[in-house]
Amino acid sequence: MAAFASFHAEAGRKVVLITSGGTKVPLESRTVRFLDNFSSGRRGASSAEYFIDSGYAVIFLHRHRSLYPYTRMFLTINMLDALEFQGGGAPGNTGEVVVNQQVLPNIAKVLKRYEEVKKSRLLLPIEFSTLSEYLHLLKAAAQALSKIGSKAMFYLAAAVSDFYIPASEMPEHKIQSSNGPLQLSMKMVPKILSPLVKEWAPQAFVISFKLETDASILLDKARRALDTYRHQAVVANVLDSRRGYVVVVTLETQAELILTEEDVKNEVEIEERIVIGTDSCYSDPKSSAYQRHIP
Ligand code: 9Z3
Repeated sequence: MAAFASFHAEAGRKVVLITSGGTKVPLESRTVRFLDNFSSGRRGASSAEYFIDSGYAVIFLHRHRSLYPYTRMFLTINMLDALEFQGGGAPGNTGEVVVNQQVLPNIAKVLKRYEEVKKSRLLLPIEFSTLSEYLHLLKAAAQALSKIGSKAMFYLAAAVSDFYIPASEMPEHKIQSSNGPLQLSMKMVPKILSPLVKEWAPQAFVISFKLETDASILLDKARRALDTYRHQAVVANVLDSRRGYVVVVTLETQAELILTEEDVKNEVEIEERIVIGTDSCYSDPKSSAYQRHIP
């Protein structure tokens, strides 16, 4: 991560660390069961593409098997339905495999872009599964990125568990149902934003995400996070409407980003708006991107 960051910073590029997907919290050390959450990783994966389009190099710290930039569009398609076997009648002739572009719409365009990104080494994927892997990797990433100072951005879109069972309190073996109903006692996960902003990467531009299911407490919670951690922005969203509506909150401003029906018809994604606004806010703090106040 440090080599990736300095390579791109020396080439004059900004580097964004995107976290994406949910975290797994094991209940046993030889894990049979774990607690998980809903996050698909779509926010992180699509944002990664828009950041690359805006000239950033991206460290993509993502949950194993969550959505991935570029391939995310084809995840619901059975690969074998998209391929056609041709020829191969003669012995020793293995035939040819041809892509059916009707089954994979846009595949040529997406593949071309993916190859360009790979060639320019603009995307560094790093995987985690459990909460503790996430926490360790985020700290390592922050320390690696601190070397490029204000050229680094953090975009913390992963849905990270607030609760966990410490290793010292976890049973080694599978919890037995013969012991009756299960009662769990979980500890609070330390708030990682605090050391990230204050110690690990104090010059970086940090955007966190705040998720609620009750819209009436969302903005309060977002403001409170900004007051507590003093970072640059919080993207606030509600579970059910997260694909079409977010509020970007900074210390001085609050801006609603909304997709209209027309946008949805044109397949506009809200992440494009979040990334464009975030980038102009970062590149030019006086920019008007998030200056629209909500009455
Ligand atoms: C988010 O709020 C993301 O926008 C979503 C994206 C996880 C809702 P998907 O992955 O969904 O596209 O399906 N991420 C942060 C959620 C979070 O846990 N934030 C913490 C909190 O709200 C603060 S860091 O307390």
